[in-house]
Amino acid sequence: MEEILENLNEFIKLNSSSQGGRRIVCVTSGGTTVPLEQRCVRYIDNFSSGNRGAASTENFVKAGYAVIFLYRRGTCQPYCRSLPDDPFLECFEFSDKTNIQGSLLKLPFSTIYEYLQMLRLIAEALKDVGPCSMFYLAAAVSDFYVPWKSMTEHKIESGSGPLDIRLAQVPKMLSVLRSNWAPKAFCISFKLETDSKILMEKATKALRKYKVHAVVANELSTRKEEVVVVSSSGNVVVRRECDKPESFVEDNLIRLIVDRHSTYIKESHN
Ligand code: 9Z3
Repeated sequence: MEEILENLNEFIKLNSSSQGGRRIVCVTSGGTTVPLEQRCVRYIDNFSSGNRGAASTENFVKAGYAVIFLYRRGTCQPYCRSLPDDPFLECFEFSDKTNIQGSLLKLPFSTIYEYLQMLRLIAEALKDVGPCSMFYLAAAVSDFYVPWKSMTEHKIESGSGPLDIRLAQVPKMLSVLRSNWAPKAFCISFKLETDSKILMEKATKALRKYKVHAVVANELSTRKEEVVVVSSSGNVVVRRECDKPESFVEDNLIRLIVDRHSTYIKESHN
């Protein structure tokens, strides 16, 4: 943790003092796991390939942002999205010319515990960056978990018939992030549903409940084609440009989010 915090603070210091204060975004990506045993052998997982987070990160870097990429170990990485998942690729380093290294800090997580702890650390470290900081929360975060204290230490025995597990609700950290950890940061959350009939209602409810600046609503089966950005100024449908094979929905999405962030920064200075 100490080492992570040191790297984090150095990254933020470097970027917030360069070019008259660069904007910094924390992109979360991939799904969190819920361990069933303290000495974990089994866990419940949340679906997310990490594609959204990785593609969004590339677009944020292109737009001049410094990115803290908080990602699930083993999921899709920026600039490697179309390459096979091969640890050999990690042996390559960015050349200085690309200048990407100073713009991207990658921090991994696996469990819901690690994710929440890291998010808090990042939010508190970004507090002084104020309105120039952003949270773009694309990670698929578990809604239910086994609290550490009620978790068995050792591997659950398999010989005693069917298994009953009671899962508690994960405390909604989004409200705490907005009100305590980083109240001045621009905050974008995501809402994922598989039933399109309830998606917009749920997203609108989340916007009000968590007081985020926008909620990106997406349906599982169409998430790569279109999303809807829900905010107090109305709903905007963002689509991938179908006639361009190399186009991704994140290209247009990040353009819109960056625009909204610029307006937010201007308004906070008035
Ligand atoms: C999303 O909705 C992301 O867009 C996806 C991206 C996970 C669908 P992939 O990683 O997919 O490209 O395969 N993320 C947020 C999902 C989520 O857990 N949202 C919570 C909710 O819907 C709120 S934090 O309740």
